[in-house]
Amino acid sequence: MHFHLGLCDRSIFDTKYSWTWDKTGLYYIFRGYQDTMLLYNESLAEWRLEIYGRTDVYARVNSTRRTYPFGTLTWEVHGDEACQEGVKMLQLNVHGCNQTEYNCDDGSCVAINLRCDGKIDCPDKTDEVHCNLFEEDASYIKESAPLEEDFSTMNTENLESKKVDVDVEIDVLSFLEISEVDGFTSIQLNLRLTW
Ligand SMILES: [Ca+2]
Repeated sequence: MHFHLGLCDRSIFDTKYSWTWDKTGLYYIFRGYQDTMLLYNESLAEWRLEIYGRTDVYARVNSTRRTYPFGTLTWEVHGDEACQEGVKMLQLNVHGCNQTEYNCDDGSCVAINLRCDGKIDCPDKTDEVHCNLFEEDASYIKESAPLEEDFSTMNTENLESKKVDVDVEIDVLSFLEISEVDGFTSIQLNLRLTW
């Protein structure tokens, strides 16, 4: 299984884990494919990410043990020097979702197409938060179709081919006036340009 920790790519902590039972046979522990172990420390009442042979490198989060440390929690990360210096409190999201799933803040997984679909699917409702599907850039002019995004790096020849395709829809609502004598027609219509 994969854990997505939210640490930098160079982090010393593993992202691939297998699971097994702990000594009590009641709880899982998770063994990284290389050097990391995710396990519960009973005396310290915390979940810990530990590196074999490195007491100076670990991450910890307080826990009552009743729940696994999945979802978004604030971890105290020590000695992950490739990502940050010293001790850092970091919001990490530990989950085992695959690429076709959205990971809820509580660590559970739902199908990615349920994200921002207007219905609550995550137990903690987080699939329906921050659903701003489009953030308008301050320079965006809605009346003017933009050029291709990478236009700035292009040769300025053949400008016409660098413009985005615009779909045009016209709904004729009514003919207000038709004057054959004056050669004049007045039409009420809806014009929709999309790109
Ligand atoms: Ca949803």
